[in-house]
Amino acid sequence: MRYTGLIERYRDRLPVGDKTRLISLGEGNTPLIRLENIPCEMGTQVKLYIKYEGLNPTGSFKDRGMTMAVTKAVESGSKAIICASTGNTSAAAAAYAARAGIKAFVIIPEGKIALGKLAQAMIHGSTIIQIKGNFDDGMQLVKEVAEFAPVSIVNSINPFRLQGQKTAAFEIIEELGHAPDYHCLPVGNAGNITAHWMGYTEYFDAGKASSTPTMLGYQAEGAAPFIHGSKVEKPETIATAIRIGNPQSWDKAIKLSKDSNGWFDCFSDKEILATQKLLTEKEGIFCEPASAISVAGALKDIESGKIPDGSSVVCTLTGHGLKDPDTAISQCDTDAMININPTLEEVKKAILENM
Ligand code: AN7
Repeated sequence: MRYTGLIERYRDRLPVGDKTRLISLGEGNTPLIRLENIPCEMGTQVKLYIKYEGLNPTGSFKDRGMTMAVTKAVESGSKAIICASTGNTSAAAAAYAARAGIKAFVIIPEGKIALGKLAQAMIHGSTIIQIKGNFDDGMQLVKEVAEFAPVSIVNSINPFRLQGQKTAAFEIIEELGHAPDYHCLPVGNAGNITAHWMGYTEYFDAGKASSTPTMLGYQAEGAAPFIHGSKVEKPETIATAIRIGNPQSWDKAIKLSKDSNGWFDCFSDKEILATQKLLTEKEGIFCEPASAISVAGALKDIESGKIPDGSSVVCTLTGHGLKDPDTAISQCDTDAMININPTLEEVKKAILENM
């Protein structure tokens, strides 16, 4: 049967009726890829999987939440949606609004959005409101303006977002046949880690899994409120997706971390980029910088033994590498590119000298 998106697939576990018009772009059903080369080189028996959420229609996990949020907004008669965003939410909001035939307003921090995400918000025809401020400022404005303007908020404070995103946990359990021992995620607003925990506990309660994973949340050093135990006023990181200092799902994330015996940790920009490159070069998987932090965390905790050998571990790669081409190229040695005349002689030489 043709796959028509996660609402259709998990209809009985999502708050939609038989007559609800589904706004879908075929999101979900993303690959669960077992890493081979990195664990082999580390000499670990940990079964390490990647949930490649960058393969969603707009290139990030946000599509799982946005299909639900926009479906419900349309169902309630809304003609416009609004979000604050570090980039991926705006891309998803713009695309799903286009699909639904409604308006999208996106508030983004000027100059701090990766190029691919900006392109998406623009090309889908959303109204882009750039602020001289960060995501947290934008989120505050969204909450305030929604009280006055006829717009539905589609940030993860919209409960339908997390309902959609919880389906990633369902897919993982179905694919593995069980819940993993550990699930590693990058954490910004902590909506996604909350949604995953909802999904895992829902399947556990329904008897579809005999355990729930330990939830591990990783942040960028310059934007690590869960490490400091308080808001960060001026978050800064090259992983602009998680340049967030005031997480909207704070209480839920603290609680699930305790309930699952999990922990939080943080990584420097240098470590984040090194892990992004490691994944591209050793496994052929290209994710955006923020996403690589889940693998940075897993590898550190496997190495230290905090994650015991033999465990099964899933890392969510939240966004595709093509979202942020500038950061990718800036990590590479452009001098290593070979410029030649289009002759057999020169191309032969280029190959033989670089074998
Ligand atoms: C690639 O787009 O908040 O902890 O406005 O784009 O659920 O916030 C993005 C977040 C991780 C963090 N990885 O997820 C936005 C936005 C990527 C992201 C996160 C984001 P949450």
